[in-house]
Amino acid sequence: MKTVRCVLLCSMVVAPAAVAAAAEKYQLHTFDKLQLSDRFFCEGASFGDFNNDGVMDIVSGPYWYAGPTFKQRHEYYEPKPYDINGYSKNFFAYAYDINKDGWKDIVIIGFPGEETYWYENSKGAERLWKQHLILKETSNESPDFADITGDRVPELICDSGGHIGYAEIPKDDPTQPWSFHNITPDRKYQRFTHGMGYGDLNGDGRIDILQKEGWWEQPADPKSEAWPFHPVKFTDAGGPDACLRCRRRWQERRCH
Ligand SMILES: [Ca+2]
Ligand SMILES: [Ca+2]
Ligand SMILES: [Ca+2]
Ligand SMILES: [Ca+2]
Repeated sequence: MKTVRCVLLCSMVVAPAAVAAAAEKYQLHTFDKLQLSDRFFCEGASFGDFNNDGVMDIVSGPYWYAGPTFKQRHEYYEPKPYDINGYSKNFFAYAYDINKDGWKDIVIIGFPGEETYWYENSKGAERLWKQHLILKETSNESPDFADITGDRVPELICDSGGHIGYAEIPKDDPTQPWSFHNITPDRKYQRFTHGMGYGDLNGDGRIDILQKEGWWEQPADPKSEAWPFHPVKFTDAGGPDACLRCRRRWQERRCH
C-alpha cells in the first residue's frame, strides 16, 4: 500500500511539470469547419484549381466550389442527391489534367464494381462538363488514382474482372476507354474486396501493390501480367476480404 501511495504522490507532483513541457513543445492547431451542402451527393471529395486562377478549389459531388471562400458552386454534372441511409455513386474524386489542355479535369470513381468516368473541364464555360468512360468495372473498396509505373502520370489502380491491375491514360486519345492491365491471376477479386495499397516494399524503386495476404512485386516491365507474389499475413482479421476497418462488422456477420 505504501508503494502505491508513493507512486500516486509522485505522479501528482510530476504531472504539472510534464504538462508544461508538452505545452512548450507542442502547439494546438485548430480548423474551421465549412459545410458545402446539406444534401448527400458523394462519399469523397478532393481539391484542385479548376478555373486556373491560382487558388485551390474543392470538388464534392456534382459541384466544384471556387476558393478561397468556396461559397460559389458550379455544376459539372447533373446533380442527384442520394438517400443518406444508403450509398452514392460517387465514392472517390481526383483532380488531374487528363487531356493535357492546361485545365484540371475530374476523375470520379463510382460505387464499387461500377463505372469510373472523367469529366473534361469546360475551360471557364458555365456548362456541364463532358463525361468520358475510363473503365466499366472498378472493383475493390480501396481503388486509387496514382502513379505506380514511375512515369509521373497516374493510373487507375483497382480490381477488374477478378484481377488486380491498373488502367493507363491512353496516350493517343484519352477520351477513349482505358485499357486494364492485369498484374495478378484471376483470384475472383470482387467489387467489395477490401484492402489494397501501394508502395515500394523492397526498395528497388518500383511501386508494388499490397493487400491483406501479401504483396505483388512490380517487375522491370509493369505491363507484365505476372507480378511475383510474396505472401505475408499482414492481418489475421476474419473473412476472405476483411480489413481492419470492418473487422468488427465481420465478426458481427454484417460485413460484405
Ligand atoms: Ca481556382
Ligand atoms: Ca484538361
Ligand atoms: Ca504512371
Ligand atoms: Ca518495389
